[in-house]
Parts: sequence; C-alpha cells; structure tokens
Amino acid sequence: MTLAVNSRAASRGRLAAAPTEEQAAQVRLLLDERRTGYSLEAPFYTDPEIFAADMQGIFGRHWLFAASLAEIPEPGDYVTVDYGPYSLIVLRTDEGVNVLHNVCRHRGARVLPEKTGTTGNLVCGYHSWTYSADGDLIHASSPGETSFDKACFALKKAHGRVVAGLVFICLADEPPADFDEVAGIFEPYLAPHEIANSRVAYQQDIIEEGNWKLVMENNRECYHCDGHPELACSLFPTWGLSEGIVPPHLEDVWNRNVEAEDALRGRCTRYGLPFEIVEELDTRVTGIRISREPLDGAGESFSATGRRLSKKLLGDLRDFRLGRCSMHLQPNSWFHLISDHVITFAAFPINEHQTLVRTTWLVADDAVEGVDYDVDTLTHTWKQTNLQDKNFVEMCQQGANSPAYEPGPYMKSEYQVEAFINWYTQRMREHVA
Ligand code: 3BY
Ligand code: FES
Repeated sequence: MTLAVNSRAASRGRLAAAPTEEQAAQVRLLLDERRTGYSLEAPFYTDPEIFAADMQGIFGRHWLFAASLAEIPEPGDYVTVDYGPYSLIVLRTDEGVNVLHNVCRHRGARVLPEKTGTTGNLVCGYHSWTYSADGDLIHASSPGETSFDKACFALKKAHGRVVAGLVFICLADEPPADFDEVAGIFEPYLAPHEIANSRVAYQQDIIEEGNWKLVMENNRECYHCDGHPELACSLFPTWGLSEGIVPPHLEDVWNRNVEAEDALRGRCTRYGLPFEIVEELDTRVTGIRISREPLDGAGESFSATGRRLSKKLLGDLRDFRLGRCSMHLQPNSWFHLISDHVITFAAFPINEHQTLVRTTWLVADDAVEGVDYDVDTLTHTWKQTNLQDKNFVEMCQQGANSPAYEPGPYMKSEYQVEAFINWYTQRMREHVA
C-alpha cells in the first residue's frame, strides 16, 4: 500500500538551498580529483563545508527513510527525526502520516523536543503557539495583538510516503520522480512481513564517531565480516566468493550454501514470495538493492543456531525457513526481513564526524515478550554487530583525519561500497552543476 501523505507545496518554501558558487567549486574540485574505484578524498569525511553540501545535495533532495508505522501505531503518535540541521515531526493521523518541520513559526523553537510521544495539537513549549495535526496555526494569543494573520504561519511541510509500513520523507520542493517505481519494486518483497501490523520489540540508538558516508560504506560490504563472530553464525561465510574462485577449504560451505539457496528458492516459489536479486544501487536516483539469501544452521533467524528468535511468524508468512530478505536504500537505510522479525536501520547524520545509527527490531503484533521471545536474545546478534561496526567506522574516521590519509582502492567484494560512492558522487555532481 502506498499512502499519499498530506503535503502542501506552498508551505514548504525553498528548503533545499542551492550551494554558493564557492562551495560548488570546492565540491567540483574534489570530485574531479577523485580516482574511480577509490575511496573519497579526506574532506568528504572531515570537512564541515562538505557536510553542509551533503545536507543540501543529498539529504535535502532525496527520499530518506524516517521510521516504520510500528513506531507510530496510533493516530497522534509521533517521532522526531533529525538529519543534520533538519528536524522533522513524523505524525500518525487518522488518514495517514504528516511530515512537518519541527521549527516553530514564531521564533523558531523546536516544537516537539522529545524523540517520541503522543499528542493532539502540537504546542510549542516556548510561547504556546498551537498547531493542528496538519500544521495549521490555530492558537497564538498575545495581549493587544490585532492584525496578525495565523494563516501565514503554518508549520512547513515535507513530502512523505508510506510504503509497506515504512515512512519515507523528502525535503525537496520536487522529490525524485522515480520513487513510486522503486516502491513498486520493493513492496512485493516487504508486504508479506506486514510491517504495519508489527510491534517495536526494541530500539537502539548509537552515536558513531564517524561521517555518515563511512557508516554507509561499512554497511555495504561483508569483506570485514570476520569481525562479526555473532553474525557469522547465521550468515554463510561465503562473502566475496563466486563460482570458480572458491578456495578448497571453503568448498563444503560453498556447496551447503548453494543447496540452501536452491531450497529457499523452492520455498519462495511455493509461497509466492519474490526471490530475484534487484541491483540498482547506482543506476537510479533512488538507489536500491534487494536480495533474499538463506541463513546457515536451521536457516530461520539471526541466532547462533539459526533457530527462530520469536515464536510468532510475521504477517501471513507460513514458514520460518525464509532466510533473510535484505534491502539497501540510498542514502541512509538498510533492512533485514526475517520470517519472525524485521530489523530497520537508519543513519541520521549529526555533523561531519558523528552519525546516529538507529536500529529497530519489530516482531509480530501478537508476540508476547517473555513468552514468544526474549528481548536480549532477539537483539543479541545485531547489538554486537552494531558495536563492532561502530568500531570499524570510528577506525576509518580517525584515519581520514590524519594528513597521511590517501584514498585507497575498493576490492571486487566491495562493489556495493563503490556503488554507494558512485551514487553519491553522481548526486553531488548534479547538485553543484
Ligand atoms: O547489514 C549488512 O547487510 C552488512 C553485512 C554484514 C555487516 N553489515 C552491517
Ligand atoms: Fe514557539 Fe514562541 S517560539 S511559540
């Protein structure tokens, strides 16, 4: 289901500012210096000016994952999400979802300072200007004030779309036009998990001392996956391998993986679940990759034995052995969909050297904590993996800060990192053109 979200171009204003000529020249110079197939020049990871350009050229112009409907299950429920200098309110309403800039039209205070909550009208904590759920200013009393037109001071709106229970927002006046097409690609993979009918079992926020692009680059390869012992229990350790280049000591595991993949393809066909890989990370404005892969051991979930982590299947799924369906979206999100739970990941840039990574574990609405799942066991693998990834990202940020840093080559097994960087550089070239 793709719900249109209430938006009014007129009140959006020109939010995705254009770069100054000086900024544009700086970005162009650095992009020209870049060697294809190599990581970026250091300022892309360290320079506040480039971070500002990223906020305009990437976060100000593209579709961004914000939250899932499970985080705002009832009308009035909201989350606030920050992307660099932007703060947005994602508010569930009777009709769908409203996305509003969290900037009071009086003197600019954050209207809703909390990360999450439930509200009727939106009341600014400074001088109590009061907005409706649609952002209209409905109350702003001040003694002696007579000639004040409330209609001119509605909260600014951003575009929003809900697809298969995921809320995406776009801050641009004119969002990239290919989003509906991309939504049409991923919806059939996600819909059977019924995210809209799931429940948040746990949410983790970690601040990584690293530029948002380092967070994304690290996510887009498994070259480093020996550094994830917990995750390695359920993933087949075949990353980077392909037919013809399997070393003798990995032949057994390779063959087991091939068998598991065939079995999974058979099951997906039986249940009418899409199986084909979608690989359009840098060939689209809204870059996407989806793959369905078997899990090792029992093949059910991200546990040490591969056994299920929640006793309740999601949505109308009928089998626990569905491996993982993984989706990567540019610029800031990735998702793992398992038969018994879904994990959403979003990177929220804070500044050029810090990124908030939010991980949310969703289980079936009727799954009972302590009965159907144990929250520590459910979250163990990815909590550990996230901490390990945080460390990898921070190692790279420290490296990029050094005058000795020089861009290094991406290996074949890092082709998705390269696709991310290609996507980024293409978008930035468009931005500074
Ligand atoms: O989430 C992912 O898909 C990647 C692969 C494993 C490590 N990383 C976080
Ligand atoms: Fe919000 Fe004054 S800044 S009411």
